[in-house]
Amino acid sequence: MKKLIEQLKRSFVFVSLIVSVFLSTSTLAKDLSVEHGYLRATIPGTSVSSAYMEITNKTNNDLVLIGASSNISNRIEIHEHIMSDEMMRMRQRESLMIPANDHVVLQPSGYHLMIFNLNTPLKVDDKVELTLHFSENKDMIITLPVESIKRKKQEESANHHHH
Ligand SMILES: [Cu+2]
Repeated sequence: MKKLIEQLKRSFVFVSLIVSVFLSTSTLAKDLSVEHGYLRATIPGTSVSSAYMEITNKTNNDLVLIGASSNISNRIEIHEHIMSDEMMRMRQRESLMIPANDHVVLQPSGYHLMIFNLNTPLKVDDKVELTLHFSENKDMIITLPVESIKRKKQEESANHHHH
């Protein structure tokens, strides 16, 4: 009898865990959208990349990005670029707030997710799954394509000529 109760307890904990994970991810998909996301192809001889995207918060509450994880790397950090001593530098951030009913753009020379210790180099047109971690144990899983830096830079300079 004692054993049975123990088993029941365990399975109940297991079921409620599944339910809570399911609820938090489905809630976030409704609350948040991620657009224009991509990762940079790895430069030969290095094992780093970075991820860029536009995160939109469709809720009336601020949401706080606190990190990201993926099976391509054991170390992903939130970074920003800052000017110091007239030099562009990267700095790690603990978190990144996505204000209510607003969006934040992660882009070259701005906020980005820095990916260290890549298991394998990222090639153009690879697809990478990332899990974005938000405060209050909320996760959002996204899949982003890998793009070449060159192509992106050309697009950007081409865009600038139109302004
Ligand atoms: Cu960085």
